[in-house]
Order: sequence, then C-alpha cells, then structure tokens
Amino acid sequence: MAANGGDELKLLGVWDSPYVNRVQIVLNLKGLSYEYVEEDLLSKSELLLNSNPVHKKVPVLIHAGKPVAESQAIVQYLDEAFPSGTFPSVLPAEPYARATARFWAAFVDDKVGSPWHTVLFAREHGKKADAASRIVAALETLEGAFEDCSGGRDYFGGDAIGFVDVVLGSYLGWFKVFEKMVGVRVLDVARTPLLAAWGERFAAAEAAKDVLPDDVDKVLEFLQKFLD
Ligand SMILES: N[C@@H](CCC(=O)N[C@@H](CS)C(=O)NCC(=O)O)C(=O)O
Repeated sequence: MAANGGDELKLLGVWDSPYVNRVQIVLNLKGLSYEYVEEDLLSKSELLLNSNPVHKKVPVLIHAGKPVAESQAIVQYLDEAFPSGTFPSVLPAEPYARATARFWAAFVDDKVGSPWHTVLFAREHGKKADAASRIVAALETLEGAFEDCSGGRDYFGGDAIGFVDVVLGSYLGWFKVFEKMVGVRVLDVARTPLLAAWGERFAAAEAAKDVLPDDVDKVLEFLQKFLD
C-alpha cells in the first residue's frame, strides 16, 4: 500500500547485520511495510553493486527506485520521509537534543562498531579480547550518556525508542555472541546496570524482538562462512 510506504520500499540486507537490523527496527517502529531482499555478501547482486557502488555494503534502502546507503543515513532519511504527525519520530525535534542524539550515535558506531568488526574478523584471540575490552569501555561511557539522555525514563529517546537506542540496540544480539567467542560479557549488570536493564527492555520491544538475532550458534555458523 503506497500510503504507508508499502510497495515503494525495498531493503537489501543480511539477517545478522546490526546495520541492517537497525533499519528494520525503524521501519517497524514507523509501521512501514517493505520488501526485504537477503543478499549473499560472497556473491553480491547487481542490484546491490549498482545501488551502493561506493561501499558495496548492506543495508541499502530503495525508496521509489532511489537508493539510500549507510545505515545511520537511512534511519535519518526514513525519519524525514515519514515524519512525525503521521509516523512516530526517531530523532528528537529540538535541535540541541537532535545534535546530542547524532553525537552519541556516531560514538556508538565508532567505539562499538569498529571493535565489533575486530572481534569478528581478527585471527588472534588476544586482538579479539582487546577489541571486546574497548567495547566494555565504550559501554561505560554510554552508561553516563544513558543517564543524561533518558532522564530516568526507559530509553535514550525518553519514553520511546529513539535514534541512539536503535543504533546501539542493534548490537545487542552480538554481545551475547561475544560471550561465546571471547568469553567476555560486554554488557554486564555489575558494570553498567542502567544499560543492562535498557538492553533487556529494547530486545523485548515489539519493533526489535523479531529482528535481533538471538540464536548464538546460528550466528557463529553463519560468520564462519566469511572466515574460511
Ligand atoms: N557503515 C555502514 C556499515 C555497513 C556494513 O559494514 N555492512 C556489512 C555487513 S554487516 C557489509 O555489507 N559488508 C560487505 C563488505 O564489506 O563487502 C553502515 O552503517 O551501513
């Protein structure tokens, strides 16, 4: 149905990618229906290569034939193309709160996303463990950010899931995978109690619960294809 984005929206993705998952969560939050196309990253489709010729990565959102790449840009695009009034907002309306949300979202992909990649693909255990401890340090910083941004409410976005929630929340399934891979519990209730409780809430939220990967062995088995 064109009125809610329906047949105009196509998402190229991979099921266990945090970058793809955050876009799916925002599409769910906004109640938008879309066509999902699972990509094979070892044999990328012409559509992916043509839609994201610079990075050749997922996610790519194609809206009415026009591709948008890079997950944070896609989320912001969706927020503007399907704005408040008709759809729930992900970014706050007030400029300072908006800038703050963008700051923390950038921090997450820099300080959690980069080491996430190292935990996955580094060959040596020591490098994986070092990257996991950098994630722990980033989460300790984010514990303080959560306290400030949430103002005692459930989410970084306040009463509702917002931009920082979807950007950080999309890594939650992987944090469980890391416990099995490197033996490090990155999101730990003793170190970061507010974030640990937030993580439980986010993973159980309607928009996220069927999106985040929750089968650790299935994720590890899938990852192995890229390591062989
Ligand atoms: N900064 C990008 C990262 C996207 C990304 O790293 N996607 C991975 C899957 S998790 C990918 O498509 N990798 C394929 C490749 O590197 O060739 C975003 O936020 O969208």
